[in-house]
Amino acid sequence: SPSASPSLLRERAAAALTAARIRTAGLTDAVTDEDLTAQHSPLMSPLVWDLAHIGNQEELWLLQRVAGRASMRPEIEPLYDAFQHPRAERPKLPLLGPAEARRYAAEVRGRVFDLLERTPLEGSTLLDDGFAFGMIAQHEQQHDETMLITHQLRRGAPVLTAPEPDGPCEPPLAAEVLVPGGPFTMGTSAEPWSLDNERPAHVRDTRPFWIDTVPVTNAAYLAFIADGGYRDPRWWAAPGWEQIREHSIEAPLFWHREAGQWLRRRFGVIEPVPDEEPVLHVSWYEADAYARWAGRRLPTETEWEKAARHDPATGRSTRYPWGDADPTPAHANLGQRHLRPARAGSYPAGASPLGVRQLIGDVWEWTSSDFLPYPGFRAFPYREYSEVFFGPEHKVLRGGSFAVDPVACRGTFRNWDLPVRRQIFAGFRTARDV
Ligand code: AVJ
Ligand code: FE
Repeated sequence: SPSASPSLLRERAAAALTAARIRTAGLTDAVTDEDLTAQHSPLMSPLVWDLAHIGNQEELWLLQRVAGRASMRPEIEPLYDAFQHPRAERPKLPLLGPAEARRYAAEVRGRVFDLLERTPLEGSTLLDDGFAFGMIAQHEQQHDETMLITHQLRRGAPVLTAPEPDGPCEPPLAAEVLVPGGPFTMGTSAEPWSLDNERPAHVRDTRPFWIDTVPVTNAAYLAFIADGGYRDPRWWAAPGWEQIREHSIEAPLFWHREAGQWLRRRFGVIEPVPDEEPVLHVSWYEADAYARWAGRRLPTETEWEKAARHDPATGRSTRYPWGDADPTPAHANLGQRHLRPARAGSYPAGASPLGVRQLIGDVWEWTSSDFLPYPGFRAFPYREYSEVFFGPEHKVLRGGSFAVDPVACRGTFRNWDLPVRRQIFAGFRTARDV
């Protein structure tokens, strides 16, 4: 049953779609047509592919599936099916050019707004609570984060700007927080725009454990580097050791050493690595190795969610660490408001009841867990969103980065990637048994 009035649902869906498109425009209007069609990294699509793919997914789900319309451009659909063409091959495809891609996405959007005014937002699982519209807004925001990663990989003069994070910050805090053992509710059956892999709500038990109050900082990570962490196979899972040897990796991606100082490239700017910021651009293997060196381990996905959502006073799981209220700029560093994580100790208003900080926003956090379905999982609305990725080859990331929009981030949200990946906006925190 719908959780809000039809007019409120319509307003919410329209606002989410509009916010996503404003962000997409910012990311794609900032660069030349040449930059839009270039391959900035074999790991990424050309930006112009993301742009037309955003429009095509919107057409497929809202105009074709929901409204029952015929395809506007059947000949382009195979080009924008992520499963038919791996990212590295996409620059060679006969893609729509920048102007054409923009026009196509805008035309779809115009028709979608007409549809949104006329469609009842109930009567099917796709329409209830405006889910299909919310799913498409989240999809566009996810690709906006993907495009921001492409911007980070791009060489050349900076084109993006944003204010520095400047909220309250109170380090040092107690290094770790004790999370009591016992049951808590993981996942959700209530969040109207939650995606299939977050469902259903179910009870899980944990032992008591300690978890870092804040994500691991550059200063802490530098101690691992200085201690020879990248040269000592004791800390590394075998495939991770192989990766760092083969590619001569000795620091997070985008870092280099100059005259005894660690510098990094961030959206085209070279700057000293800031000590107090959560470490970014490490693989799961680097996170796992750091934790082992520190005499600790990565938290499981279950532990992460318990630290983020369990309120010991009520026994309830909240939507976010700070409660059930939607995120505001005081709670978390989300939505590309800044082009970096905030210092560890920021966002006191975003703390969990137990006092864990910065679980939402700043950096995606690697967990020790494989990406697996919850008991009772049902693929919805398509197997290719989550189900085909379940298994031991993908590790779960939680919490969202500074590049995640609030519409695509909550205490139950699950992201996943290969453990070798370093270009994503990922860091981590550590845990230990009691
Ligand atoms: C959930 C971020 C892993 O980008 O591959 C976008 C999201 N799915 N289009 C991805 C997604 C289809 C997905 N991740
Ligand atoms: Fe997609």
